[in-house]
Amino acid sequence: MIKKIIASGIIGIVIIVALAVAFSTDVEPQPEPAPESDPTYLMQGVTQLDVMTGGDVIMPTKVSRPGCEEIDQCYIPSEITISAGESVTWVNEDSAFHSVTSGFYDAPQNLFDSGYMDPFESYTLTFDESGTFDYFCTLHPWMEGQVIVE
Ligand SMILES: [Cu+2]
Repeated sequence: MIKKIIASGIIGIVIIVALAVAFSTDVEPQPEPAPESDPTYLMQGVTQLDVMTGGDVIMPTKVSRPGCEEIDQCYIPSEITISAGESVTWVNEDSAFHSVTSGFYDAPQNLFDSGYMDPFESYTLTFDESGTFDYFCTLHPWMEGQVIVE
């Protein structure tokens, strides 16, 4: 009985190794994908996949459900003031996807868009010109924030 189990285990491993070798030899090296550039958005930010906490603005937990807008805490802080040439880093500290997208849900501005940010992904954007920049989350329209550049 035990010998049978060991034998079938060994056969299983041999099959897995054989498949792995077969597939690994079939895979041809893929060319590097072209760097993403979206001409739709005028300002290009940098999205970091590294796990991090403590950005300038965070998306806290549970903001994927409505309610945070009532206390103005969908992004914390929901309003941040910087000087021209400075950057803002957002960190998604929630367990759901979120985005930082310019404009409002009903009226996107096509200035910048982080795309979907995974939990603990960060997005950094440099503001070279002064002005007031509204943004929202494409997945949760009640999430709204503002960057004021002086
Ligand atoms: Cu969101």
